[in-house]
Amino acid sequence: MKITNAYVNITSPGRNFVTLKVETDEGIYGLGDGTLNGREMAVASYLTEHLIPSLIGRDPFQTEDIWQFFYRGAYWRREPVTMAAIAAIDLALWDIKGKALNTPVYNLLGGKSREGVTVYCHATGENIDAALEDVARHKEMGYKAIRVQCGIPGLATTYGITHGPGRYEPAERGLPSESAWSTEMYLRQVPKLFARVRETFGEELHLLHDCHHRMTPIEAARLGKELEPFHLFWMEDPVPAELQEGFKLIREHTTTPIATGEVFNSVWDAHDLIRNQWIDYLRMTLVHGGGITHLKKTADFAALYHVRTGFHGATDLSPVTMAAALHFDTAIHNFGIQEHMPHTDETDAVFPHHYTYKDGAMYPGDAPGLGVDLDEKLAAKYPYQRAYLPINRKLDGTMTEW
Ligand code: CS2
Ligand code: MG
Repeated sequence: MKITNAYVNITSPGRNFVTLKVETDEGIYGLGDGTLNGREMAVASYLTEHLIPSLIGRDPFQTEDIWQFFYRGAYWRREPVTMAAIAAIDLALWDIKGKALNTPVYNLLGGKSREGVTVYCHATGENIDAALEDVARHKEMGYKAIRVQCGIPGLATTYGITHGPGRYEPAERGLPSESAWSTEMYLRQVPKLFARVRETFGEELHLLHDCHHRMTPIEAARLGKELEPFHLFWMEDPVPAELQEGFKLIREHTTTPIATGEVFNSVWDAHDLIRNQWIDYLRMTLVHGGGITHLKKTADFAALYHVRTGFHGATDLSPVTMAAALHFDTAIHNFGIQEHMPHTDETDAVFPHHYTYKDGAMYPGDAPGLGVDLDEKLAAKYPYQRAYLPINRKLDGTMTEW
């Protein structure tokens, strides 16, 4: 089999997605996701200008060699744009391989280790009472694991919180907006939130919280300690993770489990975190971490150190990544949990798929390959629109993490 053609599709059914379609001489095609929130056009151009020309003519079954060719061949290794572009190719090739062998991708990764993939959803509210109502609503929907975030008194907006009716979408159209942030106010509010959640819903529900990289290690250590009585499933992204030793300090002070890595793009970003057992869950997912080929090796390495996966699954991970993640989660041994932030109906219509949700779990389906398609005619109705994540400044105007 030979790759005869490949091209990038950019569509914005509510938010932007970059999809790669790879075609072969046997009529089988594969889809890969290359979406990088707020930097979509950079990945599209990297693919079109630099990778696709070298992809044509290759054997799509050679997933390992093609991965190494694009990773090593660039000389300039790693970083998100490169790794998302390589991931797009890698996912498309695994999709082709599954279709050609007439089997779902999970069978190419070891077969089923579990039937359903436990997922967590997002409950949010502008205040604690509203967040509790949203937890109750998601519990009704069958979720057994819920991430809880709420507004911070004194701050006009808080990242990750739905404002008004309609779905929450992290990226905002137009140029990036700026909002105010105060770690002191945040640290006062979060323990109160989880005390109320446990008081209302009891011990059984898995509770998660995303700190969005906004603390220093010692502040995160304090939060982790104060949350210990509420037995969180995890505290996510407590600090910016460029400084991996920062997690050592947090770890020395708290038994609250820690998840990080949604912004990572290679095993090297998590190398110290894993081998020193400073984290419990790795969030680097397929599209940002070089695809199935690289994530399989990373997950196997993490397994040696009791680190489980907890893949990022926000709406900027397209249905192609979601499908691939569910195959991966179904197969690997050290799966922990999968984030599930449902896409809009418009997005689901552009990407018809076989994966399903039921009672707190998701299932990849049994279609050959990844089991997801792209309706290119419908996609064409939603042209790219510039959109970015908001930027935070502390109350004194200093820049801080988003
Ligand atoms: C969040 C995301 O889902 C999460 O854990 O951190 O909203 C994240 O900020 C966006 O996906 C960034 O693109
Ligand atoms: Mg997060």
